[in-house]
Amino acid sequence: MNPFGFLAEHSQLTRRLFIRAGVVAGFGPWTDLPNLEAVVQPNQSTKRAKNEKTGAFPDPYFTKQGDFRDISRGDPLPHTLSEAKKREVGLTRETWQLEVFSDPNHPANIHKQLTKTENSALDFAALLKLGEKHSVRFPKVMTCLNLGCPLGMGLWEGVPLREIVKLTQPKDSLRRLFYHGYHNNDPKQVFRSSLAIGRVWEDPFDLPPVILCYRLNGEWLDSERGGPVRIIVPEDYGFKSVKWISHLYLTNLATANDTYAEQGNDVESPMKTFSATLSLPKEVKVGEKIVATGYAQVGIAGLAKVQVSIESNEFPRQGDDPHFTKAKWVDAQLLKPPENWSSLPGGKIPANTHGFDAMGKPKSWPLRLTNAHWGAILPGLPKGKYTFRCRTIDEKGHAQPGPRPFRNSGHSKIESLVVTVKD
Ligand SMILES: Nc1nc2c(c(=O)[nH]1)N[C@H]1C(S)=C(S)[C@@H](COP(=O)(O)O)O[C@H]1N2
Ligand SMILES: [Mo]
Repeated sequence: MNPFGFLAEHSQLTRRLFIRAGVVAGFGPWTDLPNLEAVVQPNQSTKRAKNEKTGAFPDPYFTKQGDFRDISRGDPLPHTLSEAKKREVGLTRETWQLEVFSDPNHPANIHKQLTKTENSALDFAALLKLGEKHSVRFPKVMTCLNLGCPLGMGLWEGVPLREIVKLTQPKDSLRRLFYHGYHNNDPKQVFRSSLAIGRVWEDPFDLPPVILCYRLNGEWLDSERGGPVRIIVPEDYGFKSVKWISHLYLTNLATANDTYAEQGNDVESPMKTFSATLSLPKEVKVGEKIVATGYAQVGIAGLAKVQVSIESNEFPRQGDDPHFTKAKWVDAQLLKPPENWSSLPGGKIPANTHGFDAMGKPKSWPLRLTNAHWGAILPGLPKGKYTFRCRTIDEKGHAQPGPRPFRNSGHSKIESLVVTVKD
């Protein structure tokens, strides 16, 4: 795990903004902020630093598996077990098995369970076999409901979960799926999550399916990321995407039993749209341009724009305005798609990737359920202290932290950062 991985990726993506900020002279006042893409596009390829060894241009849009931040529970953490122990408990591709039961307390009416005792559990080879016909892949940012920082951007690949449910030949009385992964065979350590069966059968709007995932960015899903197999729920926060998946229960209960529900969270809230600043100088000189960059999580509501504001601390804020709606907000610039996806095998988006066309170009931008990167060049300011903020406006026109302002439905607080302008 590399806690600074995301920052390094982001600064590679936005580097050209910094480079240009130094050489583009004479920006006007706020309302005249130049179109940054227009400014940075010419000669962009010569401005971007090549990887000295490979000669490739950096593409930090997708996160290398080893650079994801890790939210894992368990003592010991399942991914730290020895290879021998992993083989013994089914945490390798050769030994993994998924059992599927009807919930004994609220049984769903199914024709057949997939169990180890009956020798009918699903193994990795059978999962790959299903993948030959049904596999899908889609980009998604892994993000924790309670955190303001993404854990990593992935291109996730696997088999729609409904294909496994179909193997049980369900008849009726099926309303929900409960699932959990390997947790040292200790009931107290189990991390549980659940989904309405309707979401598993059908993909609303243009969403990809819920999958049993075994590949990330073109590689086998590694042990720390939940390999050999984890659940990935495209539109939801990380807690629905259970790692080291080992058990599914088909239930007639209609309510969630997620571990996250016990911790005060809204467990039916899909990913929100919000922005955060990743780079802003603490101090600048009088008149010096200020370059701010950051990222925006493109939640279920999409992303229309990122805006920034800067207010002098000399004048206290007036009135009751907790979400800074009366601040003067100016549009920041969203970065365009990378030209080369060098963190993927062959530098290309593979064929049949959700959200991309046959040429591997994104069908829309920024892509929903991913991270967008933004930058803004602010004009120079007089001496003093200022508060910088950023916010998103989603495709429905809601300003952050709307339309779901409460933290237990997902982090969306507006950041406030202080900049000092000195002689
Ligand atoms: N088995 C298991 N799966 C889990 C967790 C866990 O503790 N155990 N944590 C969840 C939470 S809260 C998050 S945010 C994501 C994080 O995914 P990552 O560790 O791959 O970044 O994993 C989810 N899946
Ligand atoms: Mo999480």
